[in-house]
Amino acid sequence: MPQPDALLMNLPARLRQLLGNEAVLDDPALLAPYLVDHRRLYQGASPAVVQPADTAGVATLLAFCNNEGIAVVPQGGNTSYCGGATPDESGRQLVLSLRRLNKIRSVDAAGFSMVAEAGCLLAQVQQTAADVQRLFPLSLGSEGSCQIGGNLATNAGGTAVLRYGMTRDLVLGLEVVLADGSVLSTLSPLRKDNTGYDLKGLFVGSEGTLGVITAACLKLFPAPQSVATAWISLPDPTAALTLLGRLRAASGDRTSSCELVPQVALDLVLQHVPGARDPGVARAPWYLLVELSSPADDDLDALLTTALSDALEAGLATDAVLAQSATQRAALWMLRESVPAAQSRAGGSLKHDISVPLSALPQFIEQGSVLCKELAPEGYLVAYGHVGDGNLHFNLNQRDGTDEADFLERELPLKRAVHDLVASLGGSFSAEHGVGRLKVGELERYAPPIELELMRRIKQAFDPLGILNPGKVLR
Ligand code: FAD
Ligand code: 2HG
Ligand code: ZN
Repeated sequence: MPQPDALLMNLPARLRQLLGNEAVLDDPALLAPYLVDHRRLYQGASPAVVQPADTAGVATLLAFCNNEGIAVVPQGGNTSYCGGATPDESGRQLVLSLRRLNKIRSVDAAGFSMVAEAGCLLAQVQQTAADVQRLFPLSLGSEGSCQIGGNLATNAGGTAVLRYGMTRDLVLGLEVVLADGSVLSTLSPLRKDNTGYDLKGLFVGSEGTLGVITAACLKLFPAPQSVATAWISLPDPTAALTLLGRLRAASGDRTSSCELVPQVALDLVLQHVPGARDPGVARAPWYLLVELSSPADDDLDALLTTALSDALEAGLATDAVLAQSATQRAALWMLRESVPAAQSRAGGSLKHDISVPLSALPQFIEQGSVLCKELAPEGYLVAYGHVGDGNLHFNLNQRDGTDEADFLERELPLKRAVHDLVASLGGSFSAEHGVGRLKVGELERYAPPIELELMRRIKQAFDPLGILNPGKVLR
């Protein structure tokens, strides 16, 4: 085997020979955006970004890298939050961009399925489904830039999990290139297949550490014909959960989204996001954005109006507005989806992507708020998110006039206290953003030893030489 440095020097040229000119970027200016993560927590280095045109190209690359002992970091839209798609600082890891595998291979409207390549943008998958009167329900603020392969690799959540589940629940089959370049293809649209272990399930949420997803057979649903959306003022999170329970029962489980937004988050959006307009309801400590949808021509506005007037009478809500048009609906959603952007424009932030059982959520918010005040006095809490799934983005922003370095120094003690509280309530320190590089230590701390041991054995079985995204998920 050649010396690693000689190998690295000649690497771009050898990769060009293998995969063609267009598949290899090594100009530093072109590499730059692939070497830093979305949150700018990590700045990596790499000899090249490789962007094969098809599955065969990915297989050729991995077989080569496995032989030569070269690490590969798969990257989709590079929107993830835990540094999973960024190479380390050594300059020895290749980035494998799935960007050019961007074809929809087939759509079967009658069979409610679609085969999409990993590099298709999520928005492209959604639009392709809509074009044949079907719904692909995964919905995230980053849908215009994240890829379906990245969604699968992180098992992304988003705003429709309440009704349709996580990405894991939306996949029928996968095509995956394994570390040695062999291709596992289970792209069949079968909904029932109990023949042995669920291998494809292992790759969902594995963050590029077990194989490279090159295509997926996805589940489609009937397209909604009626939709009703409301922005609701609330006294507290307990009222939000009671109201959600009533809505789910009253709507026959046609409640598809239930997002909690505190006043402080709405203020940040109105201040920092051009085009954001106040929803026009009475000010309140908390708001709920709820959406009902149905594939039939139902009068969901009437249903929601009745449920909301009952809630007003019961003191569960203090005001509400219903979207009267698609434009108003989009404006309400824009307020919710813009919270991450508003938070980052407002200065330094600390983030916790936690989930607890629904019944423990009010207790978590109460005790967690006290911890934030005690352990990060330079910050203020901006806790929002997918409350219907028990998942909150329990984030903090830096107060005006405080020192950013002082604030960011609070990260470790605060994280420990928040995650310990989450664990004591039977929750998770990463509800939907994964582990990546950022939360490897948290996984080691909170996962039961038997789970960690099984994960290590699985990693060893799928990637014995450790070339796939080393240092992510597992150390
Ligand atoms: P990347 O960031 O490129 O990669 C993520 C991980 O997957 C890395 O470990 C990478 O190595 C691996 N990977 C990527 N592609 C492949 C592949 N083809 N095969 C194997 N491994 C691969 N996330 C949520 O869950 N819910 C949300 O509501 C949500 N909202 C967001 C809103 C905004 C504004 C932003 C910026 C992000 C949000 N995210 C959310 C996080 C992010 O968008 C999702 O995690 C998304 O699924 C990542 O997809 P990506 O293509 O950008 O993946
Ligand atoms: C969301 O739900 C995303 O908006 C991002 O998951 C959360 O920025 C965050 O913490
Ligand atoms: Zn989220």
